[in-house]
Amino acid sequence: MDRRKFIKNGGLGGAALMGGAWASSCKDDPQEMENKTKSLSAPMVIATWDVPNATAKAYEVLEGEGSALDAVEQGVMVEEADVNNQSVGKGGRPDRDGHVTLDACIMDKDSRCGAVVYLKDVVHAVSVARKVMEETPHVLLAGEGARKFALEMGFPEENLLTEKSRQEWLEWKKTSKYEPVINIENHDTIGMLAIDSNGDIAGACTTSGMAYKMAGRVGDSPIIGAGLFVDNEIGGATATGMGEEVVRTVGSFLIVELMRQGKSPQEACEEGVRRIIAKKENYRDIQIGFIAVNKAGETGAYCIHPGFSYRKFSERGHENIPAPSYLQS
Ligand code: SD4
Repeated sequence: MDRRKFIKNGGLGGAALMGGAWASSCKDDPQEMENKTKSLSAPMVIATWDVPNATAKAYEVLEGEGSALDAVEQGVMVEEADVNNQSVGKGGRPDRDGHVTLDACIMDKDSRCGAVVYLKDVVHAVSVARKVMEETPHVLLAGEGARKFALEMGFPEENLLTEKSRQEWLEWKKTSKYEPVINIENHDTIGMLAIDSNGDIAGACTTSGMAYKMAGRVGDSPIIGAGLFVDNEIGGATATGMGEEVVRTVGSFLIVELMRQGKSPQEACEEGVRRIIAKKENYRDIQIGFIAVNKAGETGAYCIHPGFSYRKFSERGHENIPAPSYLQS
């Protein structure tokens, strides 16, 4: 069978060869790998939702020859500091008891990772996650321990509950209805993936979680493999939406593994969403969005309901790209 037919019959596109077979074909030869990665479309960055300020910041870091790790950290910090983004960092919507609690993680080119869950009183959860990765022998710190560690590391202590989020919470308490509002409640949890000019990949994900969640609830965003996964030989993926479903399918890890097996980022994201749908009878009641990038700099995104998009900044420009969806309306 000639190569073209093989690719067609096997359902493999060029991306598949680049992202999967390509990576494994040259992984035994580091020099070959390095030459190839340098010629790819790096640097570039993508992030869940339409977050131009965050991707612009990350791209600025990448253009200055900064690492993908620095880019994703500084990129998502923009959203953490933005009080108008009520899904992340300061100004995030609180849990049902009125406490803002943050979840975040970060993962680098060497598969090092760090995370915090149920973090109170510190705006930049992603930076605390990075400190966990760099300054401790651990991957994940939770709650009071995470907070104590952050303060010891010199992070300022701040009240994260803004008056706007407090007023909305008081309003919510009148009915205490606990249901996700598709593309509204979830909007703007930020997952970001970047490739730097060395061709190295890193990712970060940060959120205040589902609005009015039970105290102590943690979603997918800080869970390595669920809300975020990076394998520098293959690519990265990150998620937004109803975290419980992403955890159940280990969504981001699944997508990277599918790319390793030869799927394009787009095909892999579609399969990730389909897995969730297959296990969830009332999938129409929830939104899930995945984005992914492979080592060749190709990207993909998919979601259940229309309305999810992702931001991409590369040498080709800065665009907001609507993700195709499983349901059409
Ligand atoms: C969570 N996945 O805590 C997060 C929520 C989210 O956009 O993505 N919001 O389940």
